[in-house]
Amino acid sequence: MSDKTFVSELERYTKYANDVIHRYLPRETGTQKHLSEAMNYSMNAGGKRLRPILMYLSYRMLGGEGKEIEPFMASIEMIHTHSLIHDDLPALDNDMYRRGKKSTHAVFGESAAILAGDALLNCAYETMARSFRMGADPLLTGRAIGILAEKTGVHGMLGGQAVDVEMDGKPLTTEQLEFIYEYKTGALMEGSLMAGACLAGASDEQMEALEKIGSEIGIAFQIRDDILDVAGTQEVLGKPVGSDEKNNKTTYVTLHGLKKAGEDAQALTQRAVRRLDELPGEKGFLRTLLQSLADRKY
Ligand code: GRG
Repeated sequence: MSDKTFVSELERYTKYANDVIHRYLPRETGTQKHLSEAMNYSMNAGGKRLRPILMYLSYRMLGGEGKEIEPFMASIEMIHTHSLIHDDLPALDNDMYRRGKKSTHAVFGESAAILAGDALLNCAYETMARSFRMGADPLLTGRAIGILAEKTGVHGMLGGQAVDVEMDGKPLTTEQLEFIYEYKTGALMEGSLMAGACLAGASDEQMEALEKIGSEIGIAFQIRDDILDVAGTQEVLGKPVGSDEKNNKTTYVTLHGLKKAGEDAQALTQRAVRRLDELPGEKGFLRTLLQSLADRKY
């Protein structure tokens, strides 16, 4: 796929994901409208929409054709955005910028940002449950909700984040760091690919392959995040650089250096792409998208 085709296809998928997400955001009305405003602020601040796009591509690759994927696409972005709002809080990374704008707590205050994150997480499940009313297979819908719940919680993103916080400022082994990366970042990529596949009626073997692809891509994505925290710029990233050093974090770059970090991110990505090639269905754009993540600039 040429660079030009890739860029225009990515724009098309990003616009579609944005349209879907906006349809499911809470209305800014009622006595509690300040909460909806704080929830929508970060949801509307931008973001690559990577997870809903991955979910949609996996759904289509495995034969999904319906609309029941759409509430799930909005939901995964709500879950992801909740994690970013909470990750920026003073008790965690204490970052003042996200997605090129002031972070939620910097604009709305700390307590409103905590509530906005909680409300987005809850809104995600409220939104997923709407697909039961869209004529989708209830067993597949229930299973997809279960996958996202697991990949978000103690056995997924939050479990990884908990170990990250617990080990803050302490030396880490490569195994500990990879556990944190797989869980705190990889789990949502795994969940996105698996939930899309599940709604399309994928087999257990296909779901297992997508779980591994999500894990490899997720670890590579977090390694690239570490690289960009050292070698990127705030203008391009939309968030501060040097955050890991400020927080005394052990990262893939502090453990292995920039060169090996880049090589390992590439190797993990190639492994994921080979695994993807074993799956049936149209995957040209998905393959190029996965490859592009290993040297993304933001
Ligand atoms: C509940 C107190 C409390 C904290 C939760 C769960 C959590 C905080 C944090 C999750 C861990 C986390 C934020 C990992 C970072 C993953 C990552 C690299 C995010 C950036 O994703 P992009 O680049 O962002 O896709 P955009 O803005 O493009 O969507």
